[in-house]
Amino acid sequence: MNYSPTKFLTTRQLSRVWFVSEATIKRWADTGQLKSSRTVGGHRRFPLAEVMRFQTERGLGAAAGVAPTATLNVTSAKSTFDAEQAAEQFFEAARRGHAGEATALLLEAHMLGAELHLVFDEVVAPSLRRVGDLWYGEQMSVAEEHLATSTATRAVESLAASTRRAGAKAGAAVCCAAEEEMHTLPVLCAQAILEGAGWDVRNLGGHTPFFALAEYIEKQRPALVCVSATLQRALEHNARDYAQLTSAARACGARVVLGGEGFRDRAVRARFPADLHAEGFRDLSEFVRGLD
Ligand code: B12
Repeated sequence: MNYSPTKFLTTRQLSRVWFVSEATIKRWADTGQLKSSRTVGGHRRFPLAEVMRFQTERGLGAAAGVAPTATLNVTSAKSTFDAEQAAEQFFEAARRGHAGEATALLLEAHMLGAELHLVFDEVVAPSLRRVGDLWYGEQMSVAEEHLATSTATRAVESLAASTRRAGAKAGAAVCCAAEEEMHTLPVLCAQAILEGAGWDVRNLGGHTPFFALAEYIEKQRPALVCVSATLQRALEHNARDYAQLTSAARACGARVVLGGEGFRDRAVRARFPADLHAEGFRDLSEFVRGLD
C-alpha cells in the first residue's frame, strides 16, 4: 500500500529520534550545520534527505550503539510507504535489537504519510506476529523474543513521543490491559494513537483488574476507556467485574473500546459489551475521529 509523501521532520521529532535537546538541534540549524527551512509560522522543518545525511555523518541515533545503517532509508523508499517492506525491515531491526533503526523505520513510515494506526496495524503488529510464530515454532528463543519485543516497544515509545500533541484538548482517556494480561505493547499503541489525536491519556499498563479500572473511572471520570486483551483465558475469570466497569463508564458518560485477540470471539463480545469492539487500531482512530 502506498501513501503520499511528507518529507520533513520537526525540531521536536528530531530531538526525540536523536536524543539531543531541541536547543541543540536549533543551534545546529542556526549555524548552518543542519539545513532547514521555515514554515510560514516560523517553525523549522528539516528535509528527510538532510536528516539522513546529518545522522550518518554524526553517527546519531535513537539508541546508544546504533549501527551506521540505522539511517532513514529514503533512497530505497522512493518517497512512498511500502507496508510490507517496512514490516520486513522492522522485524529485522527488532530481532537484532537495533532500537535506533527500528525507531527510524517507524518514523520514516509515518513521515511518508502512513498514519499511526497504519504503522501499528501494518508494520508493528505483523512483525510481532512473525516473532510469535518463530517463538512458537521454536525457531526463536525466549531471549530473542524478549529482545525483539523490547526493541519494538522502545521504537513505539519514541514514535509516540514525537507524535504526541501536547496541549491539545480532545479529552481524558485511560487505557490498560486486562487482568492476567501481560501483553502491553498494544496498550502503548492505543495510547500513542490517542495522544496523537490530542487526548490526555493515562496508561495503567498490564494486569489491571476490571474492578480497579472501574474504581479509577468513578474517581477520574475519563471520556474514553480502552482495554486490550490478547489472551481469552485471562478474560474468563473477570466477566463479573466487567459489569462494574460498564456501569461506572455509563455513569460518567465514558465510551468503552475493547481490542485484541482476547475479545475477538463473538460469544466473548456478547459477554463484554462495549461502544466499540476494535479489530485493529484503524477502528480506534476512526472511532475517536467520530467523537470530535
Ligand atoms: C510480545 C509477546 C509477549 C510478551 C509481551 C510483552 C509486552 N510487554 O507486551 C511476553 C513475553 C510477556 C508474552 C507472554 C506470553 N505470551 Co505472548 N506474545 C507476544 C507476541 C510475540 C507479540 C504480541 C504483540 O505485542 N503484538 C503487537 C500488537 C500491536 O499487535 P496485536 O497484539 O496483534 O494486536 C492487534 C489487534 O489485536 C488489535 N489490538 C490489540 N489490542 C488492542 C487494544 C485496542 C484498544 C485496540 C483498538 C486494538 C487492539 O490491534 C493490533 C494491531 O492490528 C505474540 C505473537 C502474536 N501472534 O501476537 C505472542 C502471543 C500473543 N503470546 C502467546 C503466549 C502463549 C504467551 C504466554 C502464555 C507464554 C508463556 N507460556 O508464558 C505468556 C502469557 C503472559 C500473560 N499472562 O499475558 C501466544 C497466545 C496464544 C493464544 N491465543 O492463547 C502468542 C500468539 C504467541 C504464539 N504464537 O503462540 N508474550
